[in-house]
Amino acid sequence: MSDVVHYERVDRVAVVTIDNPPVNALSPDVWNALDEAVRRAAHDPAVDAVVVVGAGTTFIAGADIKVFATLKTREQSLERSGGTHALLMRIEDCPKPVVAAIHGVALGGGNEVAMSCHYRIADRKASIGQPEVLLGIIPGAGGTQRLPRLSGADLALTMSTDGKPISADRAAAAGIVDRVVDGGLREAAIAFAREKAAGGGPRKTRELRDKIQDVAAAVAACEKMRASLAKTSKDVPAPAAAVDAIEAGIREGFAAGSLRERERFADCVVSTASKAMRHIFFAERDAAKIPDAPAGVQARTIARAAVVGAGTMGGGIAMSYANAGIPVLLKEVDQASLDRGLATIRKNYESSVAKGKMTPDALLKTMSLITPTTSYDAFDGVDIVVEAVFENMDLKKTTFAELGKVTRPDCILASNSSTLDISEFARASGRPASVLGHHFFSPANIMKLLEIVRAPETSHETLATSLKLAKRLAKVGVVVGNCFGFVANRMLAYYMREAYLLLEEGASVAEIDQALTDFGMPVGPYGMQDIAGIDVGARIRQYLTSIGKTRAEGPQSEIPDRLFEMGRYGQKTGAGWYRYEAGSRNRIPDPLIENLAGEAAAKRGITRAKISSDEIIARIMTALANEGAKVLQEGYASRAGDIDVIYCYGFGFPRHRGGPMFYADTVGLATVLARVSEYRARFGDYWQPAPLLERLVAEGRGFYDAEPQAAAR
Ligand code: T1G
Repeated sequence: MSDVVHYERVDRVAVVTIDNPPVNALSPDVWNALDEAVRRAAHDPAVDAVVVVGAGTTFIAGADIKVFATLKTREQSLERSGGTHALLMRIEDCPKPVVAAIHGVALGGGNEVAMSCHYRIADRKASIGQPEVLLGIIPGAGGTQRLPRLSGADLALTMSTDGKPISADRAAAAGIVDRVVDGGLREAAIAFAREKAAGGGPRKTRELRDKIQDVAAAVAACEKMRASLAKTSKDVPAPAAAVDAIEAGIREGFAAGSLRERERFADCVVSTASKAMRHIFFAERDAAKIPDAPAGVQARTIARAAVVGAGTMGGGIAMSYANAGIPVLLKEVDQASLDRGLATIRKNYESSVAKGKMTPDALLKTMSLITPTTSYDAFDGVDIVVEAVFENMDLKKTTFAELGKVTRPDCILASNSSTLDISEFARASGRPASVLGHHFFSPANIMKLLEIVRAPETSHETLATSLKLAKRLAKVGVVVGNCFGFVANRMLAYYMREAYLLLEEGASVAEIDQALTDFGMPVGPYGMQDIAGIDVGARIRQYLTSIGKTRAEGPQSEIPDRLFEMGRYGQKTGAGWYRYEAGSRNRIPDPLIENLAGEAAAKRGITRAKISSDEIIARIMTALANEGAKVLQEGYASRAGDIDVIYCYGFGFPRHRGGPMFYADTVGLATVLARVSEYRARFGDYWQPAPLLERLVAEGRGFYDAEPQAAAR
């Protein structure tokens, strides 16, 4: 048959196996070979039915996403989708019953292949979904037409617009799947196919209408979804495009709906938003690969952990381990601090129970994995310790010196420091090969990014074990180098510098935050600082001043420190850059900030003036890209994609913009460099263009056709 699709006869059933590791993605070869296999079965006198199954761990994880980069025009996309639609109609028109046997995942094109089969049987652990919108596209192989005919409009709209998979049981309850089994899927599928060959025969999904009979209700559901999407995803056209295609099929029938789907898919696949989201999909997976890792490095499995410090970060980190089912010791200097930390953890879990995201049993089970302690007694039994004590160099060095004594030689010693030199801790521990940074982002039990900070002596085994652990903690691990602030906070310092200077030059706190949220950030720089705490930044600045450093070159705004001196730390003190009513998180602009900005401007001899949101975005994004280029050329990040993944998962940078480096490429590096030169002339020499940026512009290249990767040092 072919390397990627196998054909065998079992009891007069043709078993067609998709075999394209690792996830049986539907590459052009797979599509063609599947088409050929079903045609063969249709004409094979020795078979009465067909089973389509996936080899390995899964059914089909969708179309091969890499192929979309080859679709440069709508026309190319329309031509390709025309072929795919015809192919799936041929499967559906097979005169013998075709059964899809689903294990692992049936996602995107995978579920569309399954729905083009006449029946679907699934393993109970399988999941089914249409995640295309997470890539900025829509179901493009008939999913917007066949899914509503199986599940009804409501579920089809939800699945096609939120992209979340559903369980096999839920799919069965909705009519997407006909049967669910607990193991023995292949045999059950063959028996099911024989059953249908004996009675029932083919059933074409495209001819089903009972679930969308009530057109008015279905159309109303589309309207309702469109209205809510207008609020929630105005920046990404894909979800609304999926609704258009679903509605067209319900109103005008399968053929018209299919054409609408192909048209809307073509609009999306060539869009910058989709290119950006597909970029992040692959960048996230590339981030898990260390360019200079020698072959055969073994990643160890972490069975037991410990966290030192039960403050906001320590508590959240302990929750991440417990949520992953890993027993974790939580140590504090005294019982009172420990009790406070545990109370916060319990409160967090109780609010998850209250929101129905966790059962009371799960709360008890998860909390039981966290063992509070005020001593190092059991530390010789853990595989990793995460240090999350106060951000103070001496305190951390003392802690690492102790940890070096009380833990096993192969125990990983990780620091949650967000800025400090990991090498200092490594030296203090006496075994630098096992020391690195595990920089979690607040709230640590929620934020998905784990910045894995590699010090010069950190071993490859320690790095590989950390990347494997990150996946287990449901985090996205990115390995970066050990410079001040690592990658995330180093670049953030330039983001904040421009935010402060724009305030002094005339933009208000609310205008700057609005410009960034309109751009797609979940919160602006000032709202973010009020959440994280103005005191955190102030203490880091104090430490830097003590070692004669600043976070970013250029004028240092005094306003943040004045707020700190006033005790305005943000939400936690009821006032920071904004004021907050008691118990409320609504940001109330405070004229005091305008006064402080006026004073600072006067002190710097500048006249405040209105600043457009375009200027605000240009200044901030240029600062990020320029510093990102320096991080890359200095080797503190292996790939531009790592920086984009860090910003998307660490700060909620909009995925439809692809991260600061991808965004810079969409703006054009020549424009970015021109802006750096313009700002240098307007504001001062602290705007130094990154040599990498200058070189790429000179070579007419972008960040994404930079030199081959170099390992982060
Ligand atoms: N196409 C190409 N490569 C894919 C792929 C895909 N659909 N899915 C995974 N890979 C690669 C991935 O890059 C990685 O490669 C390896 O497989 C393992 O993936 C017509 C238009 C299935 C849940 O959006 O969500 O169908 O890094 O590390 O954690 O309407 O992969 O090893 O070289 O993620 O076990 C819709 C995407 C496509 C699902 C497995 N489908 N995949 O997770 O492994 S659009 C999706 C996933 C579509 C149709 C439309 C996950 C997974 P490498 P991994 P995992």
